[in-house]
Amino acid sequence: MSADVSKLDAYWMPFTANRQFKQSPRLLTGADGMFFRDDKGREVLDGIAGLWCVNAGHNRPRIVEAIQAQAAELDFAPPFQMAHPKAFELAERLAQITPAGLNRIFFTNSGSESVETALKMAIAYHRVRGEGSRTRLIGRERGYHGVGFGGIAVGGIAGNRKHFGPALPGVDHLRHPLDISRNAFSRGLPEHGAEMADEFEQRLLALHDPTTVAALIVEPVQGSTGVIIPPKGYLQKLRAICDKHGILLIFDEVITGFGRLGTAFGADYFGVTPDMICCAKGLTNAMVPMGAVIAKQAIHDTFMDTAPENAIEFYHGYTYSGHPLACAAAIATLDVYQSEKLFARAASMAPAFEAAAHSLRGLPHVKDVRNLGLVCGIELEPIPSKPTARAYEVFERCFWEENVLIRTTGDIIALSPPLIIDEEQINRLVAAISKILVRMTK
Ligand code: PXG
Ligand code: PLP
Repeated sequence: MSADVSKLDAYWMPFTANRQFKQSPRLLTGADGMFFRDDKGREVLDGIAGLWCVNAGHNRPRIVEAIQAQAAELDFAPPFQMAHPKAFELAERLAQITPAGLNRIFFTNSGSESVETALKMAIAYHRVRGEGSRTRLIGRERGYHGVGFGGIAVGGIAGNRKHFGPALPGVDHLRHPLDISRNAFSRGLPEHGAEMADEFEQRLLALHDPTTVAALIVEPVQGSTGVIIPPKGYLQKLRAICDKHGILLIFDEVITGFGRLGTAFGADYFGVTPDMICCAKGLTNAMVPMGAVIAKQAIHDTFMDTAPENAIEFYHGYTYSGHPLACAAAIATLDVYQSEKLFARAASMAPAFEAAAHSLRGLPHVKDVRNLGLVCGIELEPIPSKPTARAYEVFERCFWEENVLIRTTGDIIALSPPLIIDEEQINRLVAAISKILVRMTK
């Protein structure tokens, strides 16, 4: 059925091939648990937790009720020089599940805003404690840190940068640690490549002088650019180099936060404690937009201890920081995660997920499979001279022919299902991809 194009014109869709989409729209109209419903009444298995965010599954009644009750009680409270109780309650609750020492929480409305906030906090932190020379920021190739100017500057995705000018000055990048030649079909952490962290000190800090660097920002697992899992020992090395040179380490856990790796945060999985965590997505199970920066208490206290009495300590914030609906949704989401032990559930489902994902090895066009917790990347051989076309075809055919939603980036398929997925659904998800790959002729 072709869509009524006159009604589709006004909406300029984000990160979408608008003209292609509007030829054959994929419209979701309802959801429950592991499934979406589309406008044709089909049930579609959600293999990507919406967009890596609906970690507890869709339309959870406890969260729905919390939002409804909140909307009826207090719609909005200004967050500057005013507050409402649930913002404090949520911050306390969140601080109970964060890594030790990270217990001061600044609310935002998205992952992008969390990144901008953390980068500004890092630079300002050094300045207020008398090291105003530390203004450089280091990111990584193929890093995704949202779409603000700070985020695209430290991010390492050419397509997200090239149209938008120079963004921030004073930014440099590490290489990404994906090395299929040595680590193809790795299960869990790849064996080879920890030494790739050494270039941070040997190349970048040697070039820029460590005393000019404010922070290094990395995703513990790079999600958006195709699931790049850090080699054993790699993140530990980055932590050690940051410590040696007084550089803040920021983990962007917008995807890895809230159970994706089978622990509350990626920091817990890796046993590496950053100075700040950026999060969003799973914080509210995506029911209301919300993000947060979780900072070490010592960073927060430095702002408090150095600002003049009765002065604002950090000149930053959003109209909707700690919005009442978002706080209510987040508190209820943490309740669901805790009462259903969903992070542990993700860990317990990870072996079945790994086995299913690696069953694709040997199928036509499959170049690599890599996984950790409940996330995996399936890298395909591109169709010659048509990069991205093969994975896009798998995405479309999974949706229309198999009633399964997956996500692709380049020629890589990413799976990141809600943490409530069961073994049968895991098998159905992977079988859908397998069937399409086998049916592909070229
Ligand atoms: N940091 C990381 C690590 C992310 O994954 C953001 C920041 C930005 O969050 P917001 O809420 O501003 O979108 C993200 C978001 C994909 C995809 O295709 C991934 C994200 C967003 C959209 C698409 O995999 N991650
Ligand atoms: N632009 C204008 C003109 C504003 O008045 C404001 C906030 O008052 C903003 C942008 C920032 O909006 P937000 O706080 O929702 O990020």
